[in-house]
Amino acid sequence: SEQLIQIEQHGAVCLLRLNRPEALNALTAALLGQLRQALEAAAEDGATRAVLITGAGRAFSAGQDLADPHVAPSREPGVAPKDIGHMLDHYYVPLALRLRSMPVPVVAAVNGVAAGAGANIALGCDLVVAGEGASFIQAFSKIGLIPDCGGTWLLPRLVGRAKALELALLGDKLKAADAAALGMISRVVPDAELQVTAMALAQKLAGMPTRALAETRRALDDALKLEFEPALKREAALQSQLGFAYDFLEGVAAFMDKRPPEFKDR
Ligand code: T3D
Repeated sequence: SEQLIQIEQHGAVCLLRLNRPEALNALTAALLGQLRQALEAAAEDGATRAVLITGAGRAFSAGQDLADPHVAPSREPGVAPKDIGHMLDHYYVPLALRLRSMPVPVVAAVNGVAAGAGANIALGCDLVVAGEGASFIQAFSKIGLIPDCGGTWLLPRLVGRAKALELALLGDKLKAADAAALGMISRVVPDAELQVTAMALAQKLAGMPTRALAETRRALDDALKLEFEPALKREAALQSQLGFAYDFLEGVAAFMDKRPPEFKDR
């Protein structure tokens, strides 16, 4: 079947490239299924220590494919509307959850426009690097929908309620530099340097203590739900576990021996 996600292994980095460039990598059920499968495989592959997601062609992703028969409303009179909630339940919800619970860090290299669910897939990654020509559009309001694929949760946490509402209500295009200025993404680099920079970042993460990185994401996400004291106790519980792990022993030993560490836990 058609390769809607190109998978390339670069050492310990698994590169996933959304691959429907003729439709700006608009998300069909088939593409979303392959993306989730690829993430599942990367999560299970002990040799993969970071994932990098990018788009083929001039866009990252134009979001849900609006021509997909799973979603596209019929223009015929009298035809009952479809329940597009099924698309969320079966594709976007599991995908967003999978991204957020990967045992390895996930980097997004946003190479062009990221609209709708395409934007929120990028924003759901751990580090988001964008090319100067990239942009983010919460396109949902323009077609009568609300931000999905985690948008309502992610946006206010990334940029605060006021800016989140501005982006979500107006659905205007936000340039990469403005997204970085808002703290919505990590960095912006010249377009020609995007893939190399993002891969270098993913490789750097892949050489770090993977398990501690995954627990860091978890601790931060948990802390958002907690008061200060329970958050401190959660840190203590997670830290206690990491204290028994190989990577802590190795990290301290390497520091003392003034040599590069070789981390193994995942
Ligand atoms: O439950 C559910 O499933 C609902 C879930 C919703 C999640 C969502 O993601 S909703 C939001 C969906 N996305 C959009 O509304 C964005 C629609 N696209 C655009 O606004 C523009 O295409 C862009 C701003 C992304 C890019 O503009 P531009 O001028 O660079 O390119 P273009 O000419 O508009 O698009 C190029 C082609 O891609 C074009 O096809 P053609 O004319 O060359 O044959 C265009 O139709 C196609 N395309 C772009 N976006 C989509 C798409 N085809 C299907 N679905 C798309 N989302």
